[in-house]
Amino acid sequence: MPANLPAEARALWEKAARAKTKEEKLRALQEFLSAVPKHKGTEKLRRHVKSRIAQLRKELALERQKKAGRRGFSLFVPKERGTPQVALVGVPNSGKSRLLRQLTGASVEESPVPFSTRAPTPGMLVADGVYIQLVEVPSIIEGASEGRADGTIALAAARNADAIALAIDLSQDPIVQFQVLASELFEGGIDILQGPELLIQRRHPGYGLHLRVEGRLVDCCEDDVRRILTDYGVRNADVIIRGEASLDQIEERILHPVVRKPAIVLATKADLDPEGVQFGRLTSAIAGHLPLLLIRGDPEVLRKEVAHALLRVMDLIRVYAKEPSRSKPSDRPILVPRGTRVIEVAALLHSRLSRGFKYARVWGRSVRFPGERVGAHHVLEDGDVVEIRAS
Ligand SMILES: Nc1nc2c(ncn2[C@@H]2O[C@H](COP(=O)(O)OP(=O)(O)OP(=O)(O)O)[C@@H](O)[C@H]2O)c(=O)[nH]1
Ligand SMILES: [Mg+2]
Repeated sequence: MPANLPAEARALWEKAARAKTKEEKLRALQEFLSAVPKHKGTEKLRRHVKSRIAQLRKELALERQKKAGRRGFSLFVPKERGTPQVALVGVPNSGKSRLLRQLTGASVEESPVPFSTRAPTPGMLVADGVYIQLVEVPSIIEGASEGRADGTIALAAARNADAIALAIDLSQDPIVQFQVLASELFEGGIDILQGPELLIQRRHPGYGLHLRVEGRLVDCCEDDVRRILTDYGVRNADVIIRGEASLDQIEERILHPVVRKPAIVLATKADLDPEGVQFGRLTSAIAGHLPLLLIRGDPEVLRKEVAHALLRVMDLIRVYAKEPSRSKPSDRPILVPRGTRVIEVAALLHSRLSRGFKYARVWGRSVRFPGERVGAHHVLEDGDVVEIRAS
């Protein structure tokens, strides 16, 4: 149902969207909320705004505590250059810490006491030369997006990650867990079900409104979208729409921004579901939506399976750089988005290689014969070896 907000509320929304600091944003959102009329059509919106207010309050409180030296960790784990980061989320006691230890060797304590992991905790998954950082985040329960338990920390850490791994415990109802996680993540600004996405990059006055529809508009046209964006004060911006989106959904996304994040499901505690009953229910519930892996068996094999599944959902490919003077490429691949060109890999390796780029030699799937000479715009494939020749 559309929100049909009065002009006064839309103006206050614009003020909130433009706020520079968290304090300003908090105040502006509170003003906005009091200007939103209470009826059926605004229920969802008011819930989103309330949870955003609660998140901001908690974040500010945590930042103050941290400044005062009372809590020694940040809201997220900094990323390492070139290494994707995956947040490991789940309900309390779902086996995240054990899984983190199994997959990364991190020395974390598993414990029957729920909520034992309070700070985002990293470990490095290494398989076939691929490095992926896993971060166990505090447990998520219903209301996490409004700050319950350590929900604010969990969601901030998840927002910082490139992808989400959901640990679903097969000794508890898997469907309930999945629903709680998906909906709290959504309230926290993360869409793991790949619904419509609206990206707004605000620009300087006079820039204009540049709209790119990468998906499809349902029952509306680009002019309708421009009108609604303008109504909410989005006049100078680059706007991208992905997926299928109706005008109501676009309005909802303006008021409650979410980003899509690739996700996989890791089913834990398989030993407590010997007949596979819960696993079967989980499989049918998420079939066609998210990839699912059963955590069982040889740890070495498991590490490889998880690493490859994560690369697939993030749509990353492995490229092995080879120095001209060496006969073998490096063991550790560079992970780049599918569709990456040779020149982009050169830039990642060293600015000198992209500035002085002459040509490259490639071995692998993207070329017709091993060692073929290619130009800067040649598109690489998974597993390719590339040798850059530069002046
Ligand atoms: N039977 C069985 N028990 C498990 C398995 N994985 C974890 N556990 C137990 O489940 C409890 C919780 O495990 P953790 O790994 O600490 O769970 P968590 O999700 O990190 O929990 P919190 O961080 O406290 O929310 C502990 O008592 C573990 O020993 C498993 O595969 N099988
Ligand atoms: Mg834990």
